[in-house]
Amino acid sequence: MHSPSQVVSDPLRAISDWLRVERVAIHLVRLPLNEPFETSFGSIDSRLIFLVSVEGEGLTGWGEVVAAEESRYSYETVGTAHHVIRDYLAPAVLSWPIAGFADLAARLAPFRGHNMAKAGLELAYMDLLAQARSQSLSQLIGGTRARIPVGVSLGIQPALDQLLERIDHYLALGYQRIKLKIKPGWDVDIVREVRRRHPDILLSVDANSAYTLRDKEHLKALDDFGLLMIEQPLDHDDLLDHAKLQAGMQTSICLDESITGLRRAEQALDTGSCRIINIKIGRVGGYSQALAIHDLCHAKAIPVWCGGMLESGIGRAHNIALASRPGFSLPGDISASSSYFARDVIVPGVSVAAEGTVEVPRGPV
Ligand code: OSB
Ligand code: MG
Repeated sequence: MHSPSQVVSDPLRAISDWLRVERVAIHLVRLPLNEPFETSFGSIDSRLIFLVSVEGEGLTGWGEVVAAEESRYSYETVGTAHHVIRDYLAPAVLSWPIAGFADLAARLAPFRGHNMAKAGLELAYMDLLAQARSQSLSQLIGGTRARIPVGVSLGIQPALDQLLERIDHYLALGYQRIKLKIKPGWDVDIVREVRRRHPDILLSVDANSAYTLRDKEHLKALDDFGLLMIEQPLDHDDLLDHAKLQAGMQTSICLDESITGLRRAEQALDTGSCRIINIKIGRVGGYSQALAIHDLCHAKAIPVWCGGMLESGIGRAHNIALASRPGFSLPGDISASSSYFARDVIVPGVSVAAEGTVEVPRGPV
């Protein structure tokens, strides 16, 4: 019997290659943002990118830990992930050759929580495995799409004019969906203005837990604007209040922060807390949980999309592979590297075609 944190989803179950990991290394790289990124929980002007490499079989695989420097989006931070990987997770994978995906999952599962740290190591292992098999990451996880539709997430701006200018910029580049960060004081009035100028675009909002159920009537005003969804309006670990809000709102709620794994996704759907799920590999602890949530939602016709955490090109490459699975029916937060960073850690960075799509790499990287 697997513990809930040890789900091994279908395409990964078949992975039984032996692989000896000889070295695990952590690399921290500060990337300045083109402009500050403001959400309801604060503003940042750079990202401390946390890369994990694993060496073995004469190859090097790369993963990314998406934790931020402060515990605002999640309790995990760059500091906690460093500690957990160095002291627990790396020793667990270095101790003995790994006998396939289920073995890797079994070694990480005994350590509770710290999903972003686990995902960083798992992603590096998956990249190593893909290279050892001369496959792309997408092939390794059973991806089917050659290109994926993408949208952009726009931070809270100093004023409406700047936001409108940013929207025009990304629409001209072909992005298929615009997501606006909202917070009290930057919500209904802003959305009304954006909708007035762009009556037909796919538009969504993301509150990053800025509201409570006391704001229900205020949030219901968003129903007038034909939004694709409202992402995580209420508390990060709440399902019941979201269910109460969803019952009284036309706009679909999408959960982000609340979905920390397969079991939470099942509970969210059972309780009617949301109608859409944002899947982030880091938040759920790696590909295995991400694929299991994807499969659950696919079977129930619940739309899912791949979220982002302002990753470097390494994290983006893994997000692109994940989003190539067939159930990812909505545009992901997988914008071009250049939308946030002047320079990426991979060359060339991720680019978006004029149709608002990103190409899924076919061969090994
Ligand atoms: O809530 O989706 C979020 C960035 C950092 C932390 C949380 C979130 C975000 C984004 C940016 O919205 C998504 C992206 O990387 O494109
Ligand atoms: Mg979000």
